[in-house]
Amino acid sequence: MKTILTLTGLLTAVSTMPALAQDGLEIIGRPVPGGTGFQPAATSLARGLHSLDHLVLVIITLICILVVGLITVVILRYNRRTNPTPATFTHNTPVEIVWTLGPILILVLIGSFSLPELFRQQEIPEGDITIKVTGNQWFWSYEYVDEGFGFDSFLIGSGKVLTPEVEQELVDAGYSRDEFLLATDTAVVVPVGKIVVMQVTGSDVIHSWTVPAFGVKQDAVPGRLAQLWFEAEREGIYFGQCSELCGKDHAYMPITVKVVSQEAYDEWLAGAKEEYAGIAPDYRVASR
Ligand SMILES: [Cu+2]
Repeated sequence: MKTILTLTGLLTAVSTMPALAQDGLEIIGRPVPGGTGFQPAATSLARGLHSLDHLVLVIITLICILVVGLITVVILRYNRRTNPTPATFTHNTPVEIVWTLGPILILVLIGSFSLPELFRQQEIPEGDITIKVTGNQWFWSYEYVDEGFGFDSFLIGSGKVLTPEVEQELVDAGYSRDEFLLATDTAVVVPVGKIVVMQVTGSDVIHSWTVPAFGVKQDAVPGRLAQLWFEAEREGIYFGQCSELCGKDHAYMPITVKVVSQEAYDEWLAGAKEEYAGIAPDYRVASR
């Protein structure tokens, strides 16, 4: 009797397992409690952003030290007690040249690093995979435009409260209670090392599709089709959240991206085509 019960339990567990290729994937891109830095970079775009941030941090720190130093000198040397008869001149050409040229050179230096980074993000390469993502109040819809299927992606735990049932749902989907408000019922699945082009739009109000570990963020504007691209370098699970205030449930439309091996992707694709076939056929005319 006990064996039958165990077997039944096992069968139930197997049958409720999500049909996605996420088994054994490490959760890499996620916010951590008390975290103040960036999430680990999973694309060259994210690495570029981190370098740029570090460079600007060094520059602004030096500027702050210089300004605080100058103020301190002025306070100590030119107060009423130590300098009872202040100078009355109003112009000093060399100083004016320095404080005009200095900031210009600093901005040119920052620009010479930031503009190439911006162009790298905005010049969309030929994609291996194209996915259209539509922001809705309050969930994301994905369409694999070359494959002829699409699906919606909802927060796990639509009641927005972490009840034991929701925790069980998370565990069943391969997550834990820590991923509450980040994990979604379906995920964007992409192969590692391939260029993914996301076409981003909105169906009602402006949303924003963001995955911090990829260094990507794009407003999803109704009536407009914007693009972003990324090439994930490491297999794993990456989370993002809508980043444009879009209504009362803005905080409850997270993004889950699973980066898997090419074999796992092919396997998932075959299953997904079958599972989601016919759900979103409108765009099939555009498929190659
Ligand atoms: Cu939003």
